[in-house]
Amino acid sequence: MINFSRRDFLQKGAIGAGTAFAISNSWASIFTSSDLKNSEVDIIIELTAKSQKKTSGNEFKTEYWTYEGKLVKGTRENLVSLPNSYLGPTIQVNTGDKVRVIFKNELSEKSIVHWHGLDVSHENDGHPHYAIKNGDSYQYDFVVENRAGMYWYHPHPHGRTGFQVYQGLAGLFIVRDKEEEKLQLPTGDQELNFVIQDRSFKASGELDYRPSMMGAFGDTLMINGIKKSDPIKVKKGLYRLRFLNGCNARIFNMSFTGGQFRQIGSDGGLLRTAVSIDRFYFAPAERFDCLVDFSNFEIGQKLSIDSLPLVEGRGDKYSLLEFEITDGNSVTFKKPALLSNMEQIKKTEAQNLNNPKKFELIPKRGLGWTISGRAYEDDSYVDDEIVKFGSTEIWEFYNPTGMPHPMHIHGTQFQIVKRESGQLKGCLDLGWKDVVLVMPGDRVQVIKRFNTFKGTFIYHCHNLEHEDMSMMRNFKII
Ligand SMILES: [Cu+2]
Repeated sequence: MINFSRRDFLQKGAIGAGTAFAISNSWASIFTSSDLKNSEVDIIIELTAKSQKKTSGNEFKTEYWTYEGKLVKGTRENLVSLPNSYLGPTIQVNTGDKVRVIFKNELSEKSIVHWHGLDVSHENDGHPHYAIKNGDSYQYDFVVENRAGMYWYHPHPHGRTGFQVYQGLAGLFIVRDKEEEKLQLPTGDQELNFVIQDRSFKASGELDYRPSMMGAFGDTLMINGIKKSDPIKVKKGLYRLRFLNGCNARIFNMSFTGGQFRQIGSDGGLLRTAVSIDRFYFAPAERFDCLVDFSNFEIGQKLSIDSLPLVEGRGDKYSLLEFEITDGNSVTFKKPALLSNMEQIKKTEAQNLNNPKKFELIPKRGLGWTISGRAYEDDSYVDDEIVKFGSTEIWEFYNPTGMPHPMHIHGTQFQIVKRESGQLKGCLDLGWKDVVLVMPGDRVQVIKRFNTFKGTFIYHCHNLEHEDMSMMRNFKII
């Protein structure tokens, strides 16, 4: 066991000093990862986590925990708030932008923000170690290195992530780049983002969070932080639809009744070419980017994206999103043949090609979940969790349990090299990924480069209740 200490970090960052940006004195402590000079920063956002009453499409006001954003420097597109939604504002940036986020915690408990899918240093990654208490601030400074894609942000304090996300804390982080811009994909009102979540409410209107070994599930569908209601009106034409499964634990079995998905991207941006896909398992934290052509439908016609039972014959299908074709002129967009020059990592690049690191997704004696029998401990990692900076490794996840485990590795995006499926087939394995769904009986190998930042990061199950029950571990890049 090796320890890393919070002191190193605090000393490096100092408190307040060195951050020339003025922050109100009422904040007890300001922790900063400041690497950027003030004048270099392109975008400055203040992001405050606080309790707030919202209707979110319900007949009653519910107390949510929300991220409230304030743009201090940047353009209007950099920070777009969603009216009535409990979700945090959508942050939109370009690859190469230098971003500063000043996170303020006004919650009654500790929290920290993780930029899901972004390749940032460990101080900027929202490691649970850095959770700050009520009244404190944490300053993030990072350069956006990722490709264009749909990323997101959410809390990451150990043991409380599931609860805090369920209370409403999450938001989208959209990255754009030159490569994507050249494609002229559908944009404007023909580009739609959907965050799909489930929630339960008490009769009083308050959120009803019920964690269990299975995770926390809700009986009400929330689309972009608002209770699902009327069909979404679309015109005849080509649309780009992007989805985030923002649920704590629920996996969807996505199917487009009457329509067709043409997948163009995954967690880490565009694929090389588009792929037609009829149905797929969609796990918490995964993203799916597709083109849908509504051109050949009749005005008034309705289509539905459904979730089929995870196992055929067990349970009912239910509708996630309905679309209704309406009158009106759409803008004409093309379907590009080549989407990107996405690189495929060669297996032979891995230093441990013949000896992948093996992780078993297994329950803890008593209650809870582990990775290879090891539960999360704040400062600890074992030899297998040490990685040499600059290396490429294959990690293998094996799931001998009856429960699916969507595994998320922080840091760089990875690729799936091999999947031996159990009974359930149809996971999203294409492109750059930061979450891999490991279904019961599955053995999945992923390949990942550890060539951007040294330091301590985490990997964990993104069933948030599993994560909170310690199905999370550190890994250290040295
Ligand atoms: Cu799990």
